[in-house]
Amino acid sequence: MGDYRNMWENLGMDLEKHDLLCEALPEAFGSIYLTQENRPDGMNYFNLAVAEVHGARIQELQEEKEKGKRVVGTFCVFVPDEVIIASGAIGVGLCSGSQFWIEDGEKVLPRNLCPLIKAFVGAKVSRTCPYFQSCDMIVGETTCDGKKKAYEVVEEYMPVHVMELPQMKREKNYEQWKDEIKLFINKMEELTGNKVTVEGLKKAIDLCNRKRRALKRLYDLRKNTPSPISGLDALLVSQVAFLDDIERFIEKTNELCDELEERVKTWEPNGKKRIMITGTPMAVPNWKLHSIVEGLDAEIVVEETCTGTRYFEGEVSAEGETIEDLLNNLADRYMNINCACFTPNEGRTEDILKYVEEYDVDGVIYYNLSFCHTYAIEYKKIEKTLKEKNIPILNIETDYSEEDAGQIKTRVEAFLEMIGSGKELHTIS
Ligand code: BJ8
Repeated sequence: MGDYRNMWENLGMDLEKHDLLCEALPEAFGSIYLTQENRPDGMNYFNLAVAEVHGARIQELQEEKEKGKRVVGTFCVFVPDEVIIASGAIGVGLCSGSQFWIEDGEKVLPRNLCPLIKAFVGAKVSRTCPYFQSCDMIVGETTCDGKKKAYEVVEEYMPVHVMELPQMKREKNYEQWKDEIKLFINKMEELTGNKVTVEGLKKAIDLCNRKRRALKRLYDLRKNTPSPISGLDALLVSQVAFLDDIERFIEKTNELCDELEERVKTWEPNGKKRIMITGTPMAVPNWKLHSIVEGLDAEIVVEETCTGTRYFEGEVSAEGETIEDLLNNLADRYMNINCACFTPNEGRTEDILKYVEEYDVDGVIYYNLSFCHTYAIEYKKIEKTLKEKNIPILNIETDYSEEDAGQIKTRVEAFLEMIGSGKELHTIS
């Protein structure tokens, strides 16, 4: 990474503390990613994107800001990127997967809280995340209680706009969400001074759909046996998607897919167990579970998470002549995301069963970040359905620390042995 100290200083960052973070990331990335064998050449771009995650990409954002663009941070796949883009702003995903920020998060939040929340709040209060420091506003949402209240803390440090997400999917809830998107458009117009037009929104819809299509293409390729790309690499692509320039991301992901399409023509079976991950998101640099699973005799072929299928499944229709028409289309697509914050949330179980078939999955690992109640509670229902269909499932609840890595490895090992052995499957929570 080049010398960006002036830029970071101008962003008001705590340089000393940030140095510690910069020291840790390359080491973790090197040992987890660069030791993989047979990686596609197309991953070089994504390696670079991670290496420059606090450097070149931030510099690009600063250059855009100098031209008058606004940068807006988000934490949930319910916040419609289309609106941010149509208002002429740039969106960045701020969810954090680093243990580094937990300690600072715990200074202002209770300890018994989801690590994702503690980490993003810690990133802000410690002034060590250049994305946060680049943001003119962040957009929260009322998904889970922890996040909802955490935005009140972040509000002490920077402007925050919170979208009220309904938690049922009745007719009136679609209307409510449509109204929230309308308010969000007003907010973005106020922030940027730009009008969101039908034409602009249609263009933004098209851009986001093309990004979804590129990710879907990547995931479709993982349906091959064996998958032409590791779960670790596919996860990295998804994580970069939240931060990168969208046009460039689409181009690089499609280039990678071109290469993978060639690979599958000659790829030999490897006998590895095919695993699905379902549950809570894995924000960069959370590679913990993937590196454990793929360090064993298994490959992760799909993630039913918000850093996986929930991010790209379902396109927004660009049909319609008015903002009202497009708002309906946005509400329809976004309300179809099956997050555990909804009740009931049968659609998620249906998605999991569908992916088990489509990706030819041998076993499912339910990934739950500690203290995430909605996903933890939903586990039982999903376990029951999967067991009725003889689909092996393992429940892993964990945080960002490495303390339990050995224990998780032992449990995953036992799970993989059990898959296909005919033994009764049980869950160790
Ligand atoms: S749509 S999964 S990104 S809310 S922060 S709910 S892990 S306790 S991230 Fe999420 Fe939107 Fe839903 Fe997806 Fe649990 Fe933690 Fe809350 Fe979390």
